[in-house]
Amino acid sequence: MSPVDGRLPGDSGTAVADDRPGDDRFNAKPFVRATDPELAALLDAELDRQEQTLELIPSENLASPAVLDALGSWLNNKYAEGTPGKRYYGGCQVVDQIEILARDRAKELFGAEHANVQPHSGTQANMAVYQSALEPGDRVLGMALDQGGHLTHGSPVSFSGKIYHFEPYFVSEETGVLDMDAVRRRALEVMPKMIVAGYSSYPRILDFPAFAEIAKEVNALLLVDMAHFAGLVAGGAHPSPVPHADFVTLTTHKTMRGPWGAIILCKAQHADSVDKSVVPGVQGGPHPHGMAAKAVMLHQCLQPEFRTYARQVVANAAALARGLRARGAVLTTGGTENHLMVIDLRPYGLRGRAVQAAFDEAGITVNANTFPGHGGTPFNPNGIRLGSPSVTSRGMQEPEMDEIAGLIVALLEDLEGRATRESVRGRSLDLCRRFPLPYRSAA
Ligand code: DSN
Repeated sequence: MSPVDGRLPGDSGTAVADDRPGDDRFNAKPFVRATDPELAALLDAELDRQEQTLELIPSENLASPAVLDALGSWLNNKYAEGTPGKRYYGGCQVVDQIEILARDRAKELFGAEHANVQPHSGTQANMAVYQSALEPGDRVLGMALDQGGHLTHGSPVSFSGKIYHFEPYFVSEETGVLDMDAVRRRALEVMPKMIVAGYSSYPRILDFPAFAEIAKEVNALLLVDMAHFAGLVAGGAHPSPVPHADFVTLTTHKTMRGPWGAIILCKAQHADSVDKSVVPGVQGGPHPHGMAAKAVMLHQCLQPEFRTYARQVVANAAALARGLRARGAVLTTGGTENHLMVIDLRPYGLRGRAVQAAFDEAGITVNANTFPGHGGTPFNPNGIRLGSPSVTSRGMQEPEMDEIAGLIVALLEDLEGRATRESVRGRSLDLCRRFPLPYRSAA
């Protein structure tokens, strides 16, 4: 991001012209302010919180002013159930063009044969893929939640675990890293109809060719859920699963830096069943404003600046991991190859909930997270998950990552210390002020 003009990399237009000459940061709410002061005050409060905290939750990021502009538009007013040229509603001429634009950009960005840009979230995207290819009770092999996977990869509390027969594969107990020979053995035991590769808290690059080979050997379909690392793939900072998988799902609000939502990519032979599975299978009307914002995001991801951003996300995560390890922190798998990492809290004698709350007070947002063999509970695990996407969007680089590593370890070593907490709060606030957000309140 350029802190000077408030744009994010790839956002080539002027952000918004309004009542403050020379200030083109995004001003979300002059009309809300005029209509609903109570809600406007809450928007201000959340902007203050975002401005004044270091956001290290790896699934969060900053959408550009251009993305927010498209999202907050009159496209919100349109129903468009169906797909371009095959709608259940009249008046879809323009929405058709918007959806086609977004689909074409997604195909171009990822080199995919087909794209569906309608899913409202990663969960809906995975649900639609399962429904397009599986029958209830079919066997699926996925990474369980406590191994780094996601709720929709077969958790018993999710529709995925209730409708389909998921079996887990495991990371190595010694290293925390996936052993593809072990995954292959599990696949031969389970003989699944589908294999799901993907994670929400695994800090390593997945071996997509090996997953594809295993899927072929057991005659299974391969779904790669790249919700977390899609932006790194888009920016050329991570290998792409697209050539290897039958289906790829991604969310648009994480490393892609777009609006809340998701996209499904698939081989041409699955296009029809995926489209029908999204609507009417698991969703009603798509969100035209969301699809337009996804189109803007995809345009930004196609710009050279986004490649710089994606590389910096990975470099920043590596610098943060280095800084943490140099100060004695233990990271699962020993480090990171992507945008995220998990700190083992056991050496500090701490649990995730207390750490998350103390960090909140010190102006650093993280989330408590399980990791394999940790011994904690899902609600109070023994790890915290950190990531670099959002602070990288603010313009921070390796020196700031090292500074943040120092703040994190200082807090972990003295979680209850009032003076430490206050000192960290002061230094996190100073970093936030040096790297402002591209938004502003109207006040
Ligand atoms: N809840 C998201 C995350 O934080 O990783 C995944 O859906």
